[in-house]
Amino acid sequence: MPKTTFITTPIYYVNSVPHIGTALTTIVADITARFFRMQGREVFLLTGTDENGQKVKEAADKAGKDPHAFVDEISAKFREVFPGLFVEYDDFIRTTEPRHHAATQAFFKLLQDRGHIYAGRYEGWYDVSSETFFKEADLVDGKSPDGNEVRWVSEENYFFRMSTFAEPLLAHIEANPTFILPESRKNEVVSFIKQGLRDVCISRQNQGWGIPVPGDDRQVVYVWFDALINYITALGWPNGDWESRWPAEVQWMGKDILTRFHATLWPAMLLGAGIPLPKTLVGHAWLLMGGEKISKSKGNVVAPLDLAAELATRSGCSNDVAVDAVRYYVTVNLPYESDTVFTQDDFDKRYNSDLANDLGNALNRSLAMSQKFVAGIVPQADAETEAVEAITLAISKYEKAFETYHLDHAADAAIGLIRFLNKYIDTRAPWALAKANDPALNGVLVSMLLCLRASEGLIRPIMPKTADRIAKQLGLGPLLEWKAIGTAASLPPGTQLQVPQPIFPRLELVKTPMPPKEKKPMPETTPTAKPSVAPADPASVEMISIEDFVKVKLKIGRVLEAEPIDGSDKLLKLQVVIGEERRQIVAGIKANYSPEDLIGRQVVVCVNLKPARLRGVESQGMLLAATDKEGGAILLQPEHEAPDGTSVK
Ligand code: ME8
Repeated sequence: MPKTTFITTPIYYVNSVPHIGTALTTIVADITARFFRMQGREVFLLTGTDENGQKVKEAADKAGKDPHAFVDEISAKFREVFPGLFVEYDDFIRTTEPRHHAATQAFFKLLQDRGHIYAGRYEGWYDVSSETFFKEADLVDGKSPDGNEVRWVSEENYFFRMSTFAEPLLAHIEANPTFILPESRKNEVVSFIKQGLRDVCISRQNQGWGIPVPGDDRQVVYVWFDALINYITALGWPNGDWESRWPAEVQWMGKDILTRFHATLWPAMLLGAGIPLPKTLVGHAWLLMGGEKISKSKGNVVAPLDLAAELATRSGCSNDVAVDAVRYYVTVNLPYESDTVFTQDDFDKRYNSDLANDLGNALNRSLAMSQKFVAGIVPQADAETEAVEAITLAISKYEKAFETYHLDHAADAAIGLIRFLNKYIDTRAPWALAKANDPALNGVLVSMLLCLRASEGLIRPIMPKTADRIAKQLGLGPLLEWKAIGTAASLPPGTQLQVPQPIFPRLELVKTPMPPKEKKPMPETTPTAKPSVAPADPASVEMISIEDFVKVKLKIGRVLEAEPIDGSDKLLKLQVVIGEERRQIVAGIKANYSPEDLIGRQVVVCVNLKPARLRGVESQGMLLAATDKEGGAILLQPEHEAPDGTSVK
């Protein structure tokens, strides 16, 4: 096993600036690196840009720029965007660098010397968009299988004897069940190899762009052959101590470049050179937008830093928290096996539900109650078994998810612990324990704070800046060691907690209109004149005194959970947090609100109405709402966020 854990991303074509799709792979690779670092491993994370292709040269020509200046400019954008997304890479490789030219030529020469390369004539099709050779039989309606334009090529070139590696490759895949992940993708690779691997053309005529074939300047090395070598160029191959980092622990990529390149050509090249194969290749699916893969040529690009900046502006959260929210979104929505769809609406809802609501509430409530009941000082007490077990379970789910790099499941495990914490607070009701002077109070508060501290550790690889902020509010340094998560030592008694500072202000979502109800026929005569507004007539309504009015206690609450009630087409059952207490409220609003629209929303609650049973379900309060023309509810809401539990007068 190499001394250093080596993690790679694909190297990106510089014909297009970074977008949310390329950011996704780089972010998950960075999360992997951060997770392993927390586990105490020495890690080396590599990313970079792929600059020698024909498509890059053509993009430069189209932009009317010198190709060198063009690649410098776009590669610089990647080096600007990735750190902006808190990606901490250890090396950024560019395939136009001299170190890469030297390594590629050495590799070519090595395979030539070992008899794996021969000269021949290539006649077939070439797809510049994916830089792939296709045979006539591969085409679909005259285009590449991905629907790209193809060009006819007839050239004297060099070939790599890939066909001779089919059997050893199948044997390797069989013997190493986690060599290719996910499982479904592995099956695709196996059937691709079983159809028969063809020798690959590995050079093109030299048009003045690319890496010359050693000993034959008329040819340049085929861009995929050179690009794959980047992974070892960066380690100094063939010189120095490259073996202290190779084989790679995990190579991340999208499914588009797994089967034909990383899972066949790349391992065959390594086998030919006598170099060990990487431990794991993960080929995740795509993030789609408008039903299509996000790509510059399709014009549906979302720039990740713009997405973060807009979130910061719209919600009022800080920029670093907004970047963390983007990291969280792509992780929890990681298209591991199947494609997932990006929509702004989904992004906003995730922010509100998981971060503003679940994480924000857990943090605020835990700290506020500790301030109120124990003067903001971590008490000396053991955490309750229930909380310790929830933490242990979350850690083990997270670690298990990492065994197959199912990072969406790891994110679920982290947010699951936060959801547990909110439920735990509701059921253990520290405010009631405090009122009754119950000695269990300190253990409950320690349990809450320990869950928070453990959540900080679990989210740290995904949301490093948010984790720092949570640690700070806990009055502690960052929790950097994986094995410290959940330990009593990670939360020393006597620690002075800070007054809670909201990290994730809620986004006000534009409500998706409910489907229109059946329209009632308009009255025959519609008044055309402005309706006149009559002066108030005190006799027309029954008047009450201010003393009567103040008897009605109204407060701001927040909906935590909402679900329909069996057998009722009008009622929803809500769990509403009102300051430090939680109430179950049954509301007749089902026709106008779906449960998902309500979660996290602030509402005005009458808190001193006698409990009633509706359809057998107890209701401990009433929501205030206006009534529309059809008798439907229009919920009242504070004009902007108010602290939960605030009185309404
Ligand atoms: O293929 N969803 O570079 P590339 C998810 N230079 N991931 C996406 C994505 C999307 N919509 N769009 C892009 C190349 N990606 C070669 C690689 S490696 C030796 C050479 C990610 O700029 C995904 O990881 O086209 C995909 O494989 C990669 O970007 C393709 O980047």
